[in-house]
Amino acid sequence: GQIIHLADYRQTDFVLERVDLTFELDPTETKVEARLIFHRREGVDTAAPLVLDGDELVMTGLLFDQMEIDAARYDATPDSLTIRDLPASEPFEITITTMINPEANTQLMGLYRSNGVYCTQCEAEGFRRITYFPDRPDVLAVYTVNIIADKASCPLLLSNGNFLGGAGYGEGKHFAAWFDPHPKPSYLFALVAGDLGVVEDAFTTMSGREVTLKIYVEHGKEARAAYAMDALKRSMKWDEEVFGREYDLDIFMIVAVSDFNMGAMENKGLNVFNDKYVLADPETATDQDYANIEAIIAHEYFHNWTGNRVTCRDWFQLCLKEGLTVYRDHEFSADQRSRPVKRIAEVRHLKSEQFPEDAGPLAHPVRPTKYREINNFYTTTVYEKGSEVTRMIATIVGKDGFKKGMDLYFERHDGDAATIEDFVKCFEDANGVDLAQFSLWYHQAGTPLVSVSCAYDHAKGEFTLSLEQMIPPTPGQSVKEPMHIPLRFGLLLEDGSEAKAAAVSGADITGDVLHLKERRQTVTFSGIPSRPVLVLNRSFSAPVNLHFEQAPADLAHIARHDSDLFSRWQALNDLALPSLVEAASKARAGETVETSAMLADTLIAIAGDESLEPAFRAQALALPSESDIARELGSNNDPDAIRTGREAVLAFIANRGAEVFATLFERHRTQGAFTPDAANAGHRALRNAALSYLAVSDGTPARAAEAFASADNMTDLSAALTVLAHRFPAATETAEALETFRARFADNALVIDKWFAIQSTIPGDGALARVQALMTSPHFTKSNPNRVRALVGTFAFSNPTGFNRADGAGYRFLAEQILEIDPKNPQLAARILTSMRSWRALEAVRSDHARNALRTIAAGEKLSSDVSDIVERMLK
Ligand code: BAL
Ligand code: ZN
Repeated sequence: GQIIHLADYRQTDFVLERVDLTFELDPTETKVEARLIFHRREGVDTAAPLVLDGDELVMTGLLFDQMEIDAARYDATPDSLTIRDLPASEPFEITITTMINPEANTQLMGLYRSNGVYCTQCEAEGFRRITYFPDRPDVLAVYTVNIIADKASCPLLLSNGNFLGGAGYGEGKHFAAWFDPHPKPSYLFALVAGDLGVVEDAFTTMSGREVTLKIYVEHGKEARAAYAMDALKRSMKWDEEVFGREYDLDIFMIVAVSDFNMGAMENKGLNVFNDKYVLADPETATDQDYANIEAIIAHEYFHNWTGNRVTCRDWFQLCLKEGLTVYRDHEFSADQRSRPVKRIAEVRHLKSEQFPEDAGPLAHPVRPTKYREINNFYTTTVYEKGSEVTRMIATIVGKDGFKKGMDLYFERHDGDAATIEDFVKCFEDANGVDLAQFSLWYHQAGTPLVSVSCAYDHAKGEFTLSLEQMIPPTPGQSVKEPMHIPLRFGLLLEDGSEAKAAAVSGADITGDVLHLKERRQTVTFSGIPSRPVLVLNRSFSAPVNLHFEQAPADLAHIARHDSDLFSRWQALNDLALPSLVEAASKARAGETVETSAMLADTLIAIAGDESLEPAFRAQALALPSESDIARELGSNNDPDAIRTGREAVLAFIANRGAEVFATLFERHRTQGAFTPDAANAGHRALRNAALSYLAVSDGTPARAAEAFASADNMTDLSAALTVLAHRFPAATETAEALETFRARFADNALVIDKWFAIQSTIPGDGALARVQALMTSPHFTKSNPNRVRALVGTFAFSNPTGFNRADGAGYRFLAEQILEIDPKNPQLAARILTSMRSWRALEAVRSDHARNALRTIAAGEKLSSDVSDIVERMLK
């Protein structure tokens, strides 16, 4: 594919007025008739032809105003349809007939079949696999959809909008018609047909309209959709209360399917979900699954306003809907759960997924300016960093200012295909601020590094803070401008109270936000009675790396006393990370690792502090991961040494805190019936964190085996199984537990995915053989994306020592898998390949092997544009 540039954007020559689609569904020969009404846009050259997008299409009919059209007037290829000699200004109708094969559609883009159910995925460019169309997000039209199908196998016929009616249709068939009054781009089109069970409910909107809610799942799984329905109703209410946004159709439907490339899709009125993010009950879903379902149901629902009512002008603006909608779902979850604990989880995710992307060969701006394959831009940079950028706008203009800006955005752009500039301008206009420098966050890739130093002058009562920002070079951007970085901060005194400066010079400060705008800034706070401890970037107000050699005693003070729970966790992390980095270096040099007692004692004290919420203490106990340590080291990484060093620190903490952990393990047992709420989940998280330390100090699998045997919910069961498998992979208790688990959940593929994931992350050289053996299991199939992600994806993304074997076998295995998956499902192959995005940071032997594996992929025949785009950028 060729490179598409933002600078080349221009409007279509023809305006699409209406779309009428008729589908005659058949597993292998589905007939699609598209009637499209266009007119030439004013001022466009009357000789300009109409050019429509296609992808692997076969056209069997073409009419112009219901008449046969002369073959000389058009050219049809599998990927485009060009029609000439069209009217200068009056509307005309084009009727296109295509034949498609849903059964053979293994890419899962366009119309395909999943477990006998017809479904669609059109974002970003799947609609052109259904019919020829101006398949771009700035073409908005009103759709009518007629579906004809076999009545017995497809009693259910669904599309976007409101149901118009249905009837019998010849022998054994029936039809249904749907009308969506809201103009929409083709990527939001959806069709579902099949035989599914349903859970039904209703929601009364703030203006008193009754909305029917339906969640469709496979027959027999209806009870497992109850939590998703509850999350949906809470999402609808929250969007009314917090953003003033009301739902706009008579019905809202969600369909769960088992073969899906993404998590879910926000099609207007008819969301299609990966069933993993719908189905839950205590026996089969973990607390994390419940939290994910809540977040994704909310995310897709929130898209109805941020994405659907206001959509994107072009795919460069993807973060306009995704960054904003992630921010909205984060805020929703924070309101439904514990705000600081939610923030810790978000920052952990951002640092472990987005920071490496931003630091490697795949780095790109939140709003890119060019792409070869848009599927490869559904990234953590567009989503998670995009959300952080939205959060910073809220920090800069304040809560009320953010609300005013959002209200103006909806008022100004409802029904539009908008840009990032439109979005930012709403906050500027609503608040009278200038966000020009701030907008660099959308344009400059790379995680800024803020270097910090400070000094206290007792005689003058002055605290001086020096800040310097540096944005590292990234592909295509070697020179960067200084950015506007909003840093929340506090000056913490000995007694845990906060110093209030009498005067400040050297920076704009609004409330507790310091606005760093220059490359270098020195800020002086006067009237500070005693030496304060600086707490910087509270609640992670800016997605930056801080270089700040803060004394361990100061970090321990923050960890124990700051008013912001997030900062307490951050301080603990900052205390632990240098120890872990040093441990890795010592391990690599073959030296003995020594752990600071202060780190261990601070951590153990927080873990045992019953005045703190359990979920927070569980987060505190989770040491920075092996990949966090690798990121901190930056280059020349040896994953084995990182693990050996980290294990030594962990063992020291486990032994020193054994009594506390044993108490926690007993005290935080789930009491009574399981409920998935955040408070109860917190108890389970803390207890299971304690169990993972106890397994180390015990040195035997007995306690974990007992926990496995007595678990009455999936959270505890899978946590115990993880401890057994990761700590005691060779124990008979582990083999027995793995088999018990497998047998018990053999007919539940989503639970078997946990069984795959737990085993594929067992550390060490044996992992590859284990993964290969599991691929021959009858539970595994390469045609289901969830299975492939659970086994192959988890191994490559989340098993640093197993995947990065020094002999390179892990990379060679991945190369084989990528080449095998790519012809069937390029998006899946490309996504899993991004697991190698940090290959250049490995030590020389491993990085040589990694480069060779990437070259093997690059040399593959008939690579998809998805995989070739990723592999070429990685090798550049
Ligand atoms: N639009 C793709 C799926 C999502 O982000 O909601
Ligand atoms: Zn989204």
